[in-house]
Amino acid sequence: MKIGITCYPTYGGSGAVATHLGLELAERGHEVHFISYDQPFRLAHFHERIFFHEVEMEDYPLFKHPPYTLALAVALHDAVRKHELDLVHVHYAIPHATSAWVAYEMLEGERDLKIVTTLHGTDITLVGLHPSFQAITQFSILRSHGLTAVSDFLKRETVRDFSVPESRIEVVPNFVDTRIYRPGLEPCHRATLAPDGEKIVMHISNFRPVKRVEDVVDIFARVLGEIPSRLVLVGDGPDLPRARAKVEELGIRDRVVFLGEYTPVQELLSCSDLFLLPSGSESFGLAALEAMACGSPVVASRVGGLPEVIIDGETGYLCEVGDIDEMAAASIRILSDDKHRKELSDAGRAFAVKHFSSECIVPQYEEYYRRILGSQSP
Ligand code: GMT
Repeated sequence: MKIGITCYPTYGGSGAVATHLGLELAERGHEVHFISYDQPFRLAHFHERIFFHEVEMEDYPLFKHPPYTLALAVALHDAVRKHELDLVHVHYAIPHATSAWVAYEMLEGERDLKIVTTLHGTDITLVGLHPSFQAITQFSILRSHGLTAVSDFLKRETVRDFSVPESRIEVVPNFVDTRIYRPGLEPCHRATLAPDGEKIVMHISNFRPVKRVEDVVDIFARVLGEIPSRLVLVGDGPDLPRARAKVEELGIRDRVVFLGEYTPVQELLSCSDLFLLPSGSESFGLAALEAMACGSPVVASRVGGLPEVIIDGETGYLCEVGDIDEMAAASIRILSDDKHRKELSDAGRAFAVKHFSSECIVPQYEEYYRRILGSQSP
């Protein structure tokens, strides 16, 4: 198949999943064209059968907000025509599903293009619900030939809030390349991150308010009271200054490592003893899956799609959103008992391999594409 993929190229789960999917599809012999305003952050190397098309934007003094949606539609239309694409798969509905629909209309039947939209999270649960986006999001996703959601939770939310018939949405969970994301990667950075042999507690995110990064610091401070440990914070975003301020306020600056944006996160996760994800909302929680694949137990919120990824008491612990005490207690339980930590770690790795590896999920996308390519327009 010849497949176009559009995603946000910046740090974030939807871009990461879209990029890994493109890489896997190319490995399986498909031709993959990424169409976005920048090269996706996890597409670092040259790969056979992978192409990147940058969306060109003309700046003009009249534009307070340059119309990227239109420029993307034109880039998609061009790529489809020039490279004879069969299908365009857009990740995150806003504005990608709308641009894809415009590109489709511009073809005026010249090609029988199919559009698949994958719903990732806040495109449905937050941004998409805003009155300025709700109607266009609903319109555009209903115009896509195929619709997937990354969890049962997100499917339910979409059916409820966007009146999309249940039968129109296929749940295809996120996945991880368990050959790359695995425990015990060499060289091990443990001695650098925790030079005195402390336990390593980790959090990786885009530091947006939904991630509740101050909770991460609060939980860690309680852990530190009981267990010699270090907190490794990876990523950047609007709430990074709040995390820094919290670290200062609690006087634990020498126990916290801020690494900023770092792409090969598997190198870090494979030496993590505990991963914290106390988010206020999470449709899936790709970072938690990546941590589990690398053998790190996870303490997270019991919210959204996280219970589909983390099995409470088996691969980590789930606690109520904002319950710092419960999350700290669960963390201490894990870090103070190496045997229990190892059981959780092994179970998490096994669960990730069994249910969320590329081998399980990528064929589901291929099968879905084939189904959509053989279907009539909605
Ligand atoms: O929806 C977002 O907030 C952005 C998106 C992203 O691009 O990182 O995150 C969502 O998609 C990820 C990949 O499918 C999921 O793992 C995240 O749980 C989801 N974020 C939220 O639901 C807050």
